[in-house]
Amino acid sequence: MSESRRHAEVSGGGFAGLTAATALARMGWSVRLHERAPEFRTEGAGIVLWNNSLQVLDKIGAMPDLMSKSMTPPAYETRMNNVMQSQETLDGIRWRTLTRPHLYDTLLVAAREAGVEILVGSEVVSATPEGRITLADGSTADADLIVGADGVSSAVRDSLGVPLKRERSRDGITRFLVPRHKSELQALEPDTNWDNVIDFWNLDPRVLRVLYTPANDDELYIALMSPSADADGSRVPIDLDLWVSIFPQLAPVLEDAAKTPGKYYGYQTTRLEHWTEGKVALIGDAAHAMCPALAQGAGSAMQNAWTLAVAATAAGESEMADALTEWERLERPFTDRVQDRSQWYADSREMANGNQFVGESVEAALYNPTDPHRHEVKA
Ligand code: FAD
Ligand code: 3HM
Repeated sequence: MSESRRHAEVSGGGFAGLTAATALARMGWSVRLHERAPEFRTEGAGIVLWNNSLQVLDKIGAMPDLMSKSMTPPAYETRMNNVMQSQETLDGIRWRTLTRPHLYDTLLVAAREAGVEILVGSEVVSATPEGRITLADGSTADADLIVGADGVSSAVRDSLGVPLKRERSRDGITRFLVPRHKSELQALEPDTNWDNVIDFWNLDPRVLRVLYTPANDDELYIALMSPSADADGSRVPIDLDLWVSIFPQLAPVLEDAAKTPGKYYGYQTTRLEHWTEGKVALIGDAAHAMCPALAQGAGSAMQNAWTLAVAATAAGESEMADALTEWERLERPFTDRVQDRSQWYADSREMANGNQFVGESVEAALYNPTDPHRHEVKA
């Protein structure tokens, strides 16, 4: 390690922390990443990524690996009470569906290749604006930059006392990864293209929804949504009879979902008074947990991980605090909009009407955070 290399300490080995650590390391920093869990949480269900995060994955060298086990479904279909509302081919939008384990694996390989020092079972308990972190074992470390990427209950954020507002939405979701069961589904509904994403909504007489998302040739991500006030709809393990009674064509995959415990996740949105304090920057769910409606929580996390790494690298050593304040001023309005829209879609359940991939709702899906000219005002 050369004397002149700047050093970053990253709290949290989720999608935000791994992306920031890898980007910084590739930009010449020495980086140490702390993951509290004894090993990386490579379980989890599926995820949808759009251009804003795919551009970042390109830049950190992770795309070939990601492409090897992910797909772009032929269309995004929306049904209400099993009546098709729309079948959008998303022309001109770059998107991939994949499993969360595959995204973790991809990012871990990229982080290791970039030379990030990764510590598991390492819990960060606090950070100071001057750039010192303290770990649960009592040890401390100093850095030119501290990245708080430790999720919605961020210890870095809370140790700094950053004021926060938390809003809970009425709906929530239980997520599963199950085998595709292609031939059984095709037999049940021969006219359906089961490679599509299919957003099955039921609003009347009861709000229940299944978001069906193929993640690759073999694995299917299904997300079962219900209001948290609906005890049977939000029960885990799922109430198989209830779900099959409403979505009979999904019986083979619902039966598999019923075999796993599952965890119901109520949608929540957190907004911070500020994302930075001195040499500390917060990214991902630590800064802006959002409703999943636009499938942009991880996308925004990776977008901001990249833009933070660029801004911190461009800053002079004595200017880090000002550079981070300026980073937030430039980058935050975009994420605030995505967060607001995602919350509006979740609260209004407007996606049930289909035809959703237009106008403002695809701003993030089309965005390129790696374009250095992105903030220039267009004539
Ligand atoms: P986390 O994933 O929470 O990672 C934080 C990490 O920090 C964890 O590994 C944790 O163990 C570690 N940690 C915590 N505390 C400490 C500590 N004190 N010290 C050290 N380590 C610590 N986003 C999308 O882009 N597309 C989607 O399709 C999508 N679907 C979603 C569906 C649902 C139902 C939900 C709820 C979310 C969805 N999201 C989606 C959002 C996405 O999952 C999150 O926004 C994203 O995972 C946040 O990543 P993160 O790294 O900020 O936080
Ligand atoms: C991918 C995705 N899209 C939308 C939601 C939602 O509306 O809850 C969840 C998802 O995982």
